[in-house]
Amino acid sequence: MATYLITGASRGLGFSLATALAREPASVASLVFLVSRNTSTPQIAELVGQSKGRVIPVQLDPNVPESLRAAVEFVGTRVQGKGLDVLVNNTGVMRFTGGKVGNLTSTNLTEVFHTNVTLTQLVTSAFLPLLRQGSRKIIANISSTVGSITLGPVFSMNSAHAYKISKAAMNMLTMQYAVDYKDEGFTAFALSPGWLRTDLGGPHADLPVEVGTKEVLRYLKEAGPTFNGRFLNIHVPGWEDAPGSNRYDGKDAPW
Ligand SMILES: NC(=O)c1ccc[n+]([C@@H]2O[C@H](COP(=O)([O-])OP(=O)(O)OC[C@H]3O[C@@H](n4cnc5c(N)ncnc54)[C@H](OP(=O)(O)O)[C@@H]3O)[C@@H](O)[C@H]2O)c1
Ligand SMILES: *[C@@H]1O[C@H](CO)[C@@H](O)[C@H](O)[C@H]1NC(C)=O
Ligand SMILES: *[C@@H]1O[C@H](CO)[C@@H](O)[C@H](O)[C@H]1NC(C)=O
Ligand SMILES: *[C@@H]1O[C@H](CO)[C@@H](O)[C@H](O)[C@H]1NC(C)=O
Ligand SMILES: *[C@@H]1O[C@H](CO)[C@@H](O)[C@H](O)[C@H]1NC(C)=O
Ligand SMILES: *[C@@H]1O[C@H](CO)[C@@H](O)[C@H](O)[C@H]1NC(C)=O
Ligand SMILES: CC(=O)N[C@H]1CO[C@H](CO)[C@@H](O)[C@@H]1O
Repeated sequence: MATYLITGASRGLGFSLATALAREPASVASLVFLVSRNTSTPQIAELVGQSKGRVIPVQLDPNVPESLRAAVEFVGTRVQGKGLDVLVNNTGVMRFTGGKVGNLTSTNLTEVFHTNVTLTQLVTSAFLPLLRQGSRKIIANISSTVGSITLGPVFSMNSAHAYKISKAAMNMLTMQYAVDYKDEGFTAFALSPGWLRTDLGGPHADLPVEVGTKEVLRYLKEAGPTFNGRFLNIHVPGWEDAPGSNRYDGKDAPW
């Protein structure tokens, strides 16, 4: 029995993950907090309606401090002193600068960093007290192998320069949480969900969103102290040695 909170969950992987968790028995996912800047969409209403009260929408714009404070308080009242078990930081944006990295302007970089790194830090730290009260203390950051420094040459054709930098920075933040909070029983890890057909991934991505979702869910269920400080890749049979840039071999991704 665990409580989950997923950010950026109005669409794409976040929504798909909330949907998959809602289909699990209550013994696996007792409450799913679906966090979005805009929770007033028909899709969210439908999922909430079908979930028998287990999916709870939480409106949160992390850019607004009052909104973050209110969201933490709201979630706190709903978990009734039992805390939060799993935080899935899924929010992310990707833009293609075009050309080489020299074309990346400081505005572009600062904007990406703000959304993908600074806001993640704000949200993660704001929910830390509730996670501390939870029994599993799992923090999963949805990252991307595109942010791997080792794989830099493999993804040279991808001009989402700021995205790559922001994911590498997020990985380091993840590592710092893993190290600093290990003694308190926390498990913090980064997870690459695969190249998925969402708004962000586009129509030509490798995998349907459901395939990535299934793998992310598997990792979230299995997660425990042995996951701490790791950067995990999904496993999709047949993709272990794929000829392109992406291999879904279920092994740890290189930092
Ligand atoms: N799709 C892929 O191929 C792929 C590959 C590797 C990693 N990932 C990672 O997986 C995660 C989910 O990606 P996705 O493909 O599901 O993307 P998506 O469909 O574009 O959804 C991203 C979510 O991020 C939130 N968001 C976007 N811009 C934001 C902003 N400026 N400020 C605050 N929130 C913002 C939105 O949340 P709300 O509108 O609900 O607030 C949205 O639901 C991301 O971290 C992404 O980097 C995706
Ligand atoms: C939220 O999304 C709904 C449905 O797309 C839209 O009608 C509404 O205007 C949005 N609200 C805000 C504040 O953006
Ligand atoms: C957030 O990171 C994505 C990749 O995660 C990047 O493309 C995007 O630019 C960043 N956010 C913003 C607002 O730039
Ligand atoms: C990238 O920069 C070069 C010059 O440094 C310029 O010629 C080119 O148009 C730029 N490309 C884009 C997509 O901005
Ligand atoms: C990058 O920033 C410039 C301004 O510095 C802006 O004109 C351009 O639209 C931005 N590009 C992206 C991909 O965000
Ligand atoms: C998740 O990533 C954010 C930055 O994007 C970072 O602030 C936070 O520490 C990370 N959390 C964990 C537990 O890795
Ligand atoms: C990389 C990543 O997932 N970062 C996001 C974590 O959550 C905050 C708040 O929802 C977002 O602003 C970050 O972009």
